Amino acid sequence: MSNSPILYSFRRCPYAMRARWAIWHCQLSVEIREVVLRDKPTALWAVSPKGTVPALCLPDGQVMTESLEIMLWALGQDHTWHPSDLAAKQMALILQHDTKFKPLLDAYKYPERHLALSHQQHQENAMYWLETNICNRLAAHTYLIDAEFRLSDAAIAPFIRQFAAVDRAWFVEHANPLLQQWLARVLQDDFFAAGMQKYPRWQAGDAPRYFPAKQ
Ligand SMILES: N[C@@H](CCC(=O)N[C@@H](CS)C(=O)NCC(=O)O)C(=O)O
Repeated sequence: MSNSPILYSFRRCPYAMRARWAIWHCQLSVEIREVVLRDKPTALWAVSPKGTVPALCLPDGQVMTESLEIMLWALGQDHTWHPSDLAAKQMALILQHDTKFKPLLDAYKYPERHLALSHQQHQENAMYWLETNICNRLAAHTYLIDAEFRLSDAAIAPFIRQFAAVDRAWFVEHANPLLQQWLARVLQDDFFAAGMQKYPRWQAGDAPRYFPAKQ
């Protein structure tokens, strides 16, 4: 039995990226179990009735199935970190992003499931949200909250990365340059190289694999 926390993850899931970013940023180590979403292991269902990733299981039996909860847990392991007004501001922005922008992103990514509007209208809706909630901030400072790369940048960028990838040529030509520059800056963070390594699909009985990989 491993004494490490266990993280059920899926490499390309933006919520799982957030969780891995926080674990990596706080220099923690977890046993990682890479899952295939269309064929989830029984062990994931056993800990997460929603069947979503990321899911983090602590050695004391506590389970977290929300990416933000996992980020806060990771930050909380650093005893110099304390919840603050700054953290509260960031949480509010991340929650606003998750509840307002994520549905717009999904409609833009999968227009065939959202036929009431055209692909272009979905694109405009998502871009309007970004203009009024993200670009306005970037006009005032380099990152979302101030001049520093913070939790909220790491939590939101994986979704904007998906937005940019839907129609990259359009994004490069039309998206606000402040948004493009911010995304490029955030994606240059070491995490997006170190934290995106590939793990084989986990199966019950496998020897533990660790994130970040042990040297
Ligand atoms: N609110 C959750 C959302 C997690 C989520 O929806 N993850 C997706 C993958 S990106 C998932 O596991 N979906 C289940 C599925 O596709 O079956 C969080 O913040 O962790």
